[in-house]
Amino acid sequence: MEKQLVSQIGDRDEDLLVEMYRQMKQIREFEIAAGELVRAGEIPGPIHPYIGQEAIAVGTCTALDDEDIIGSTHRGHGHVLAKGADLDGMMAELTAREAGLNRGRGGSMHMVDFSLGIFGCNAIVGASVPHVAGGMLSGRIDGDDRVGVSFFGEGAINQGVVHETMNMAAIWDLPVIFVCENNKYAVSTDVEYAAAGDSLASRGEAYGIESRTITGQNVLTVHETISEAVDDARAGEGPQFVECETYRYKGHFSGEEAILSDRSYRSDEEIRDWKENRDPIETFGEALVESGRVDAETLREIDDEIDEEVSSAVDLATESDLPSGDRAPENAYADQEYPAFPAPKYR
Ligand SMILES: Cc1ncc(C[n+]2csc(CCOP(=O)(O)OP(=O)(O)O)c2C)c(N)n1
Repeated sequence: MEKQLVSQIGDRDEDLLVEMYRQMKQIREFEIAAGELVRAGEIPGPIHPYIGQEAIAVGTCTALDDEDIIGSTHRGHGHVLAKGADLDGMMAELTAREAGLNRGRGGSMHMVDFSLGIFGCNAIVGASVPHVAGGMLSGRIDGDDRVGVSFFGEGAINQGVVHETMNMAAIWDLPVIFVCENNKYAVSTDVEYAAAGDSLASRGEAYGIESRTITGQNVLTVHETISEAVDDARAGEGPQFVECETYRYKGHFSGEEAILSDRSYRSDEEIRDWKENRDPIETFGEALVESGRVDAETLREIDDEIDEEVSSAVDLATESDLPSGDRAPENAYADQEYPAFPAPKYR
């Protein structure tokens, strides 16, 4: 993969290349720190680590305009960070602090920032898929040219609501890009067992949606594929489906290792193979240096900056105020207008 990456790097914009590396690294370090906070008892509830899948969030979100929208999953930290959410606010959201992105009321699985087009993470498998399509229907009615990306796992591909949404998006030509992150396992159920048919992309094809399967471990392949899908969707060619083959290094949720003991559903060899041979950050960093476009020293500086950024976010997340009990009813009812979208951009 590294060789292929070197040729893909070619004469691409250096700022974009560095930004992709920085974002992937930031997501990984954020999640490593979040895992430590869980173990320290600082996070109420579990998290679902995205480690190993970073190239999909970053390759996708770097292909979007700021005004475009995303809908995310229970494994959403990477998507939200890549779309530009505030790292301090996210860490403080995990520890349920008033300084959190959603003032500590949502936590890991419910991070939202409408101002950045982030329609929200969602604990219900497949549930944010129709949210994005609804947003795109509204955008079409308003006459703007935003596109929406719906991230979901291969487990969600069997959800009825995902099929209803693909059908409606297809008949109404909605500019939705369905990004299916196939990390092989829905909790412990192997996709080979759970999904009928020849391929996941054939689910999209069944609705007449242009559908592709790519590696999710190569950030440039993801970026190129999603960029094409975005161009087509924005040009009025209707929804697009992209299956990204990937792997999560960690358990389904932060407590998995503690409860599984030796009844694991996947082998150490399999995990090691993905980590050692297809890691999206390692391979990209090595290819950047090998291509001569970015030197190793620059990457090290980025790593150091991210370490500092993350450790200061952890300090804020552990030292700032918890919401006071008497404010609990706040946000239970809307008392003001919440714009569902940032200001529309008309054609
Ligand atoms: C409607 C619904 N059914 C079941 C669950 C329990 N559940 C949470 S995550 C998950 C697996 C999801 O797998 P996948 O969509 O492949 O995403 P991944 O966890 O692999 O990222 C399940 C079954 C749920 N949250 N919502």
